[in-house]
Amino acid sequence: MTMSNLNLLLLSFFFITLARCGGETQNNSSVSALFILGDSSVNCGNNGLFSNFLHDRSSIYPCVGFETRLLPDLLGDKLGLPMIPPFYGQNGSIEGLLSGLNFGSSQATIINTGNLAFQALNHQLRQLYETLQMLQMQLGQTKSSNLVQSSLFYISLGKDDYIQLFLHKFSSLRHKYSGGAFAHILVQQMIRVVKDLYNANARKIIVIGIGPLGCAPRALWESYNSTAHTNADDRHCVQEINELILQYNAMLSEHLLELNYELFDAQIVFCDVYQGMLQIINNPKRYGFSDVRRACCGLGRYGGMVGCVSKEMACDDPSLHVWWDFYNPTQGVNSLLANWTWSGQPSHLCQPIDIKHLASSSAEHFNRAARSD
Ligand SMILES: *[C@@H]1O[C@H](CO)[C@@H](O)[C@H](O)[C@H]1NC(C)=O
Ligand SMILES: *[C@@H]1O[C@H](CO)[C@@H](O)[C@H](O)[C@H]1NC(C)=O
Ligand SMILES: *[C@@H]1O[C@H](CO)[C@@H](O)[C@H](O)[C@H]1NC(C)=O
Ligand SMILES: *[C@@H]1O[C@H](CO)[C@@H](O)[C@H](O)[C@H]1NC(C)=O
Ligand SMILES: CC(=O)N[C@H]1CO[C@H](CO)[C@@H](O)[C@@H]1O
Repeated sequence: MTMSNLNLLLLSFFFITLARCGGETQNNSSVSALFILGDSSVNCGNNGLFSNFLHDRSSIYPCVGFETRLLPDLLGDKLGLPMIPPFYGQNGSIEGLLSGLNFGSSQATIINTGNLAFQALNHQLRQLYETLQMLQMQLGQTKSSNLVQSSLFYISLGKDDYIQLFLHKFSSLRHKYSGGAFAHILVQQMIRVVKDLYNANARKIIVIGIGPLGCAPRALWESYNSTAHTNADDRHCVQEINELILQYNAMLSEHLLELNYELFDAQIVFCDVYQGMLQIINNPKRYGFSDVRRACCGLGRYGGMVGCVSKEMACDDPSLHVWWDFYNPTQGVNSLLANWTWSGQPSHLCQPIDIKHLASSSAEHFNRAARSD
């Protein structure tokens, strides 16, 4: 090796070291792929053989005409992964699977409803199993097992269970179960799914809680619409709904953190987007928002009467709004949530560690972090 070559080598070593030790944006991500399960928080309606046909049209959030980046997409960027394709959009090649797939459907529930407009989590799980089987056949046992163990599995749903099954005017469940009993059913199901993923060799699992549904434009509209229109107008959020969600999130996070002890080499993270969104709703100016109640895209009071069914209905500047439509936040909110769940700065939304650390952490390291929490 000549002297100049050696210099070059040392120089590049120096810069690599510098980059490794460097600022905020550096990361040690060793994540191979991102597999996503969920509802409209992960998919805007482009995944499903019949999705356009069966969709209840409360919103077509917002695949049509918008460059949509939802929370898992933004986290995928931070992990350095390419765009994660939707399950039904893949072309069947093995290359298309290697960085992950999005099994989410814009309307999805944790429990089986029997309603065809809502995809059950179990259904998405079966599609994920098929995909993992395909990886195993194509790559062989060892390679596929390494891939799966170094992948992130991301689960984000539950709001449709509350909206469609529990809070719905004509729901029979509401009379049958207390809020706590209903939350318990959902949490049991979620825990079973996380265990199933673990048994399928998944080790790094992110579970996202439900956001503050009681502050969403549709909930405000329904509350306004069902009262005498007097002082309901001043409400920022419907507290009864938020309390149900808080109860569910607390129960879920507690059970997930316990699972980390039970499944000793699993790394399960719970991210509380409820707290993140409430921080924004309570301090909108700090984050550049001016409207915390009205949907950017929707008609009627709070934009909560008629959903977003065409892009012409959208407001001129979505970046001023916290809510995009009935129940979904705008991209501005998702960007903040992505930053916070990623790095824990300025808010720790994820427990026991942030996603950035999950991406690079080993099970031993994770356990130390979890136990010192
Ligand atoms: C990257 O990993 C190394 C060794 O595992 C560690 O010392 C370093 O602090 C990590 N850097 C970041 C930014 O996490
Ligand atoms: C399928 O998609 C993968 C990655 O998305 C791409 O590399 C490949 O060329 C595509 N194959 C076909 C036959 O279109
Ligand atoms: C609520 O909205 C429905 C449908 O728009 C309307 O028929 C009903 O009168 C409203 N109820 C109240 C109390 O305003
Ligand atoms: C998120 O973090 C990145 C990198 O630190 C920063 O450039 C960006 O402005 C942040 N986004 C928001 C919405 O604060
Ligand atoms: C936030 C951030 O800097 N993410 C980077 C993590 O590392 C991958 C791979 O080196 C990059 O592509 C990401 O941009």
